[in-house]
Amino acid sequence: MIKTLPDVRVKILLLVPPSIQEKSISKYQLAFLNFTAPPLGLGYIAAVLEDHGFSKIKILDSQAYDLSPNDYRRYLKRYGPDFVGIQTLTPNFMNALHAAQIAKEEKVPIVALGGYHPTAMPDESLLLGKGNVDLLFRGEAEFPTLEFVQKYENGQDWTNIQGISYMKDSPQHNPPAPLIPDLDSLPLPARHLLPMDRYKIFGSSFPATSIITSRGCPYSCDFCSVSAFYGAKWRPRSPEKIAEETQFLREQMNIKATAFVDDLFFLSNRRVKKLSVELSKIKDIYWGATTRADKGDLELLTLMRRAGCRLVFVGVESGNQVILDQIHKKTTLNQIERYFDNIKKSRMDSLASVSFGFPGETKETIESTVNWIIKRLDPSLALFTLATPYPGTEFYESMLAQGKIKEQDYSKYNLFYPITELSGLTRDEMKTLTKNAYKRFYMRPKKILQNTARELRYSIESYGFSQFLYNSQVFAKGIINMKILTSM
Ligand code: B12
Ligand code: SF4
Repeated sequence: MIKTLPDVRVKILLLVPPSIQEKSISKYQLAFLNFTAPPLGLGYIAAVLEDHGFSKIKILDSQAYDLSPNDYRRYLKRYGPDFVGIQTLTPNFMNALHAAQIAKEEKVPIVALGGYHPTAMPDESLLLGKGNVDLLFRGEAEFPTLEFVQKYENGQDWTNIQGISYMKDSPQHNPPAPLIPDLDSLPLPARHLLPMDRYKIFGSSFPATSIITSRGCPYSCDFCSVSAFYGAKWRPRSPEKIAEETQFLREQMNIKATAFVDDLFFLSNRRVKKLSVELSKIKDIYWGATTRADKGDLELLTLMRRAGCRLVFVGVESGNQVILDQIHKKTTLNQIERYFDNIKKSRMDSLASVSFGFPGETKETIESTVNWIIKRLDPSLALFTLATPYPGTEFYESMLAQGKIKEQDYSKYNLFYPITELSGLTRDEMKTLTKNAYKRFYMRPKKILQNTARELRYSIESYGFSQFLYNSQVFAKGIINMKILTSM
């Protein structure tokens, strides 16, 4: 509910920065999986600001609009914001710094960064952004941003806000801001400020969106940025609130497909069960969720299917138990096999997400993982990426300490470029083996037939006949994009 305060002056722009590269490999990957999701973090920040009376807020998702830096400059000239807040992941860090520079050239008074990269690397972010970045927000930032904007507007000192870092003579880091104790108390993300018709989930021909149902994760997989960012405490939203959001999206925004992209959607079976019951009351909604292989039995998976779940995205990581143990994934090959059997029995599609290149990986372990995926797990889709040491993770710290990080250009930290050099496996070999994995998995007559049959089944069951032609085109485009990916 927007409070009716007198119109306030601060003009706010929340930004997904434009890319300074001509094309990035992650773009190919996104095109292949046809997955583009809204920047929900910016949506939550905007919603909290709106709730507190700030009405001059825009979100510019340069990726969704495929904007160039010059397009963004023109946008700044037209809108003339007082505050630009830039979403900064590791692979778009240089884009974010460039966007900050353009903002300063266009005389924006305050420019801030927020998100995963500045949280993990606050000194570097401030030093490289010197003169262009006034402050950065570390971690969850709805309320620190609100406090900043309020103080800035009232001309008050903002340098004591918790969770921020800023430059004096050297970088200054305030203590972390407290985590939001009850996520149900947050307003829904301000999707009305986003180009909702531009987001696609696995090629769905309908308007689609992502939803976050919890934050944080009690596991501590070595490679994962999430637990380092949000902490080990898992904070769920209630099934009722999630169902309310889904219903709102279905009724008000004509959304038919949603993806639950939590750090850990699936911790409590009871919650997922209750959520499935709630979601099954909503007509004509299809969803997918990310999960670990040790969560949910056949009964629960079947219930999810009945409630509209069609795709389960499983973090498999490796088909080698020694590697799984080493990265502290805390799953076993047996659990993973049983899980994929159960997904199949429950008649849902599965996506196995695999990362090559953790310590201990060799040509043989990669090949045996691919064999195991194809012959034993037999998922509907597979995503093969390269283990990437994101700053702030255990994996990064240990690779750094061993001198194994061979690439400093953050734009290459996109999961498809080899960043580390392992003993016994060159970076070129890792690239080739990944391409081969895609070819082996997708270029099988059985897989092509299966995927086509799935499209037909979905068309009939979920979309209606009229969508079949469209879906086939999307699928064909996927195959073409995959060819581009494997030819890089
Ligand atoms: C959905 C998603 C996407 C979507 C949409 C991304 C987007 N624009 O937000 C798509 C598919 C496009 C995407 C792409 C990629 N993603 Co992604 N993605 C996610 C995912 C699963 C959910 C994001 C989300 O909605 N979070 C929920 C909201 C509420 O949280 P939030 O975004 O973090 O925002 C909060 C804070 O971060 C902060 N904040 C964030 N931005 C800003 C900006 C300002 C100004 C302020 C003040 C605060 C602030 O405040 C917000 C509210 O508290 C996360 C994992 C996760 N669970 O977070 C990975 C994640 C963010 N992605 C990641 C990666 C690596 C990628 C890709 C490289 C993958 C690839 N090769 O395709 C690309 C890179 C895209 C790019 N150009 O940089 C990593 C980032 C790691 C890192 N250190 O940077 C994550 C953490 C996954 C992981 N476990 O490693 N991704
Ligand atoms: S990979 Fe999944 S289970 Fe592991 S720490 Fe990250 S969010 Fe948690």
